[in-house]
Amino acid sequence: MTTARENIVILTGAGISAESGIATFRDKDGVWSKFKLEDYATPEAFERDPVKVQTFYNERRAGMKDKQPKAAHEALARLEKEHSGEVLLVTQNIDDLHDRAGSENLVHMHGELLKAWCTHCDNRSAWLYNIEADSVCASCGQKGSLRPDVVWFGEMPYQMDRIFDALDRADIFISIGTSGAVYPAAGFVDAANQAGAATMELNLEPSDGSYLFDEVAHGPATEIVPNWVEGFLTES
Ligand code: BV8
Repeated sequence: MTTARENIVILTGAGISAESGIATFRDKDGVWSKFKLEDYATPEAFERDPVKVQTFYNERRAGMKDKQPKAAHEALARLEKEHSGEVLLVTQNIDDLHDRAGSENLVHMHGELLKAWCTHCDNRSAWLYNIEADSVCASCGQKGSLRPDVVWFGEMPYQMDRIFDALDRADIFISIGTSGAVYPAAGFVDAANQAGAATMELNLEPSDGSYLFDEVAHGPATEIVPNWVEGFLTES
């Protein structure tokens, strides 16, 4: 028998990594204000100009070297460890900051910047450096078949069945640091509401979908996320 605070699903977006120095997408000076997403984050763009797209991701991958998880990432890892019920963390982010903060029940629904995907043998492997036109797949030995293991627009995000199963069983759904501009992630709050979960938005400012949430709290993630986790664990 689960109590009404047992199963928690959390969705994070670029805002939770902003204070780690990783650019968000739609804020002023965000990634999509500098790069047209149609030219960099679609399979068609990759088909059209693979070097341009590989360079875009190679630069972001290189930029990850000095980035560290901060208090919000650490608070979510603490919640998973200390909460008696299930905590599933679904991130739209392709950085590895949740992994390095210690979150384990974690889904990278838009893929991972530090992984390469071989379009020849379908193998995915850790890849910390540049992916070049002549890079060789460590699994099948094919040259020139590697792409970033990142979900582009028009591609199906990862582990959707697992995510919607968790949303159907959720008692609490928390959305952190996301503008609610991209689907299907932006629709998770609807599924949570339909499941009767208590829904909460923790964000720097109201997102496009703030009105869909039972509760909202605004401020920098490194402040409002540890505060929420501390309060929740203390009440539990
Ligand atoms: C799919 C990886 C279907 C890439 C990303 C027409 C054609 C095709 C598709 C569509 C279409 N129209 C609509 C769609 C669906 C499309 C979509 O939603 N488009 C949008 C633009 C309308 N979605 C898709 O294509 C998805 N796939 O639908 O497939 C399908 C069906 C069957 C078979 C096959 C396929 C795939 C979407 C995934 C795309 N990849 N990421 C990369 O990173 O390069 S998405 C992209 O937006 C980002 O990468 C990020 O992951 C995502 C969401 O952005 P956010 O994380 O929310 O970031 P943002 O900057 O927007 O907001 C930051 C927030 O943080 C702000 O609110 C800010 O206030 C806050 N903040 C800032 N600082 C702080 C803070 N909060 C707290 N503290 C702070 N310090």
